[in-house]
Amino acid sequence: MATVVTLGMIKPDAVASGKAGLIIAHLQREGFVIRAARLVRMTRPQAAAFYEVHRGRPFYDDLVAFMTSGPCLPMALERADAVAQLRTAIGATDPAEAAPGTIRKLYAESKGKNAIHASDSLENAGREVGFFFPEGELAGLWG
Ligand code: 3AN
Repeated sequence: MATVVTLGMIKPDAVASGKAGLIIAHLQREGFVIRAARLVRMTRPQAAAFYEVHRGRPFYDDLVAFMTSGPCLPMALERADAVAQLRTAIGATDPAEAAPGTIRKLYAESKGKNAIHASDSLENAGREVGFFFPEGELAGLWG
């Protein structure tokens, strides 16, 4: 499997409750290498643009409000088969349904406040890494 970069983003609930360090340690244990990271409080227009694909869904307004409620910690994460591997590592959207040992099972509160975001396709990974790290090409993020 090719080594690629995907976006993982620790959400405001987990940053606020001091779980960012535990989540980063979990990701590193699973072989992800942090190629870029920043702590950022998104504006409403930024969060609305980031979650544009969900516009019109019933949870969209709550999602944008939550994601702007405090700082997030987006990270460009590299490893073999990174997109699928990160989705497996975070677990199902609803922590009640997440597999044992996954980040959401361990650290998420609810379907909304679910600790971490991960890109769901290679195409979205490129878009989402570029969203937070537009300098990526200069830093050699794309290999
Ligand atoms: P995932 O984050 O697992 O890819 P998506 O892409 O379906 O899940 O949803 C994006 C985000 O929207 C989720 N992380 C979650 O915070 C929120 N969300 C999704 N479905 C619901 C729901 N039914 N109720 C509340 N929030 C939701």
